[in-house]
Amino acid sequence: MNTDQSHTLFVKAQQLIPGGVNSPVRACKSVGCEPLFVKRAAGSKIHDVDGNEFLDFVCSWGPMILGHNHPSVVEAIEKTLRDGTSFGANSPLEIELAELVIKALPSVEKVRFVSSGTEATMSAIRLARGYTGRKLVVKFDGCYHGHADSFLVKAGSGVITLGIPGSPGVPEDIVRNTMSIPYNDPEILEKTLRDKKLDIACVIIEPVAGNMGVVAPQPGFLQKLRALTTELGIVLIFDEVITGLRLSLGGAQEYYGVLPDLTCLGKIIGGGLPVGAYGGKREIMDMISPVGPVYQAGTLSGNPLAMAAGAATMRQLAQPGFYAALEDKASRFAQGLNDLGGKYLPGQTTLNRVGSMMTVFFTAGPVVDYETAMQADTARYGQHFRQMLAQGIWLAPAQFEALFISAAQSEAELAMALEKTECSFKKLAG
Ligand code: KE4
Repeated sequence: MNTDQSHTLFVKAQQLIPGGVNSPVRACKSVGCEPLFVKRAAGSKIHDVDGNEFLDFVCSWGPMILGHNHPSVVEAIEKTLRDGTSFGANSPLEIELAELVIKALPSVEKVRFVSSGTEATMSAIRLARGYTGRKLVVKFDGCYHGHADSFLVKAGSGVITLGIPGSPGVPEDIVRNTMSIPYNDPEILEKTLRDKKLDIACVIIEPVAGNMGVVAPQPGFLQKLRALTTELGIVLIFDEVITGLRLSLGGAQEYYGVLPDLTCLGKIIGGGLPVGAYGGKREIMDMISPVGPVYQAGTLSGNPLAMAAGAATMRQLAQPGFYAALEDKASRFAQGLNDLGGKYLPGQTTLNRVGSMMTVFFTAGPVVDYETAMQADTARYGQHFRQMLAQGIWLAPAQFEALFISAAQSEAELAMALEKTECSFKKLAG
């Protein structure tokens, strides 16, 4: 596979942009190769600058659930574009997307749009702190909520990680108010919340984790979290930046029937354009400026192009049978991966799937939290990634991410991807 132009561009990009990338994971450091530069994408395919074509399972880290350049999304953006790109003022499009979001997410009564998932989650915890008057934020090892200081605590360094900065530049007195506890451990959860209840503003969780690889909540875990936070007056925040509109139109909260107090959204809600959102109970949301005292703002919040792309996307997702069809494709593809793992790498892979998001971990498993996810053989994942890329399959360039099924991948393409997975697993088996 010729990647000369990508290489030339990467050399130049590294002189202009740190690491040559605008987001670290794209640098492909953990999979031992240089990143490719994309020229265009359409449907299920990505085309790089050297003319190579790839079947896309990254879907821009989740947003492209319809596939790239869905005609209805393109049409909505083109139509809106003619009337301007940014007003810094209200537009009817904000109401249009807000109505669709509130109709879709069972717990959301009011919503505020921002421009990224990080903005959504950082605003949601500020709101929870303002609403409760408390300081502590509880998160879970292996869950990622964007790069705001409060979330960058060292994960998994102990049973309960007391605010140890996870990155230089994050002051200790910021993360001192963040506790990180193991995912899927109801005993530690209950002990932590009861011990610290008077100081805890909120608990924030990925209801299905996607950032340690896909890790599902154990049966009853979300229900226990909801019951405890309700009893103790703690704000429960679902970070549905990945799961929102992914697992169902109502996200994980509809999928599992557990309603949080606040929900954070991103990715799919923008249809490929920069949109984040946070929403929830009217009583809490009305604490946000200009109604309430908790400040949050954004120049491009509610951007008309992004609103139009998000609304067009949600209309497609609301079509009868959309999620059933996605589930059918995803379950059969996952079964195929499982069968190949069992045949060529017995006892060396474990597959976690919820809906159309899944991860093949190169470890025996089960993978139920950060600690067990970290057992995965990342070097082996890197070899698999490179072998699949060479065969025209675009996987996440990191073991601890998700593989996404989209509406655009055809049965024939998924069958071909399984054949190429078989080739790769055979090589890994040696
Ligand atoms: P953004 O600020 O990247 O839009 O969203 C942050 C975020 C918040 N919450 C969850 C559950 C997320 O997964 C993310 C971002 N996800 C990563 C990949 N899993 C984005 C990819 C990247 O960082 O380049």
